[in-house]
Amino acid sequence: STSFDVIVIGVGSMGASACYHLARRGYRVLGLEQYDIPHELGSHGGQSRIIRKAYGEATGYVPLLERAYENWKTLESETGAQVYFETGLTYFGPPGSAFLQTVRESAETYNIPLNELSPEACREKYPQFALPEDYQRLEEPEAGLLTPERSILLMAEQALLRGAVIRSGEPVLGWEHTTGGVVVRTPRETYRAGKLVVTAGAWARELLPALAPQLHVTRQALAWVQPAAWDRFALGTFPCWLLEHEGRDFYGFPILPAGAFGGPLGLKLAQHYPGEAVADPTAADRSPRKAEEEALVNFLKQFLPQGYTQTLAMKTCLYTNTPDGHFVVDPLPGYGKDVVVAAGFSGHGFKFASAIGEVLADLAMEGATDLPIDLLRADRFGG
Ligand code: PYC
Repeated sequence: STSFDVIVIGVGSMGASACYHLARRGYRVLGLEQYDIPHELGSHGGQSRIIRKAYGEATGYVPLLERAYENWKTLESETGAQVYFETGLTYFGPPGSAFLQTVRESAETYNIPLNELSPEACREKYPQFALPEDYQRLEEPEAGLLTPERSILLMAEQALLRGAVIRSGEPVLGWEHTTGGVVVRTPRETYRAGKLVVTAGAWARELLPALAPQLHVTRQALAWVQPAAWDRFALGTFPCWLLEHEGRDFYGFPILPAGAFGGPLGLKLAQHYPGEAVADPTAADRSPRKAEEEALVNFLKQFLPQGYTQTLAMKTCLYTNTPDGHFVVDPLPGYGKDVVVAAGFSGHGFKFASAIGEVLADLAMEGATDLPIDLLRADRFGG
């Protein structure tokens, strides 16, 4: 059939979750993905993503994060597969860091365990890090990592098992709003549905011109390296970490067991902000730059002195940034609630995917959600 209750454009992190939640509710769902599911050209590649609850971006995200944690657990219990690894997360940053201040506020407001470590206690527990003496050292034990490719595969599979139609390698040429809903054209077919959900990541600008001025795509470098002492950085020993230094944010993960999550091999780290602007995500050069590698290696040599002997792999991931760094999750203004969008995940979105799919299913099929998304309105940028 070419007619559905709802079409989801983009089956990456948010789209796979939307397909899963919509199919669970018994709707006839079509998911359209231009590349493979999963793929390495957008924002979900690279093996691991941080999940944390004492949120430094804004305390208002915490209730949504609580739902995201619950929904990741439900995915695990429905599939018998593990996607969340509770490694703990350390936060390091200079005195006066606004981000760390909000981390503390989120923890206090929502009763999230958060430990303050003295320099001595930190050296004892996490001897891998060499930090300026005056830096703040916080630890969130109930945080860790998610495996994005496995999560997306599981959500897409669960959607398929519940009757969703998911087509990969099928780009969308265009969509229109009609009296009965929407029409979506691909090179293969023209599809009709009552509702449209657009979860197109860095490609949202092309599909949603009204939102395009608010969506700025950047390339971000990821590195996998060989540390001097492999065991000291392995899953079970080493935490996930975030470190703010001189206006730049770096983050990293423990080494995941070889073979369990695909490649690359080694200790992963990356720079969160800033990133270089990308005009066209389809044509973007994703080849690693020497300067990107040097920035990461210099960082490692300074802050994780046993963390580097050689670079094993470099990859590029795309962020879609909004002006305030908050996502856009809302019905698209002007389409009578028939078109719902989730975009602008600004480099901190993956952890929310399990909850965003639920929100999108609510917005598309009920016209409203009980989950707190006021922060994420599409009309907040004005004009
Ligand atoms: O959301 O935790 C996060 C994160 C860290 C680096 C990029 N995103």
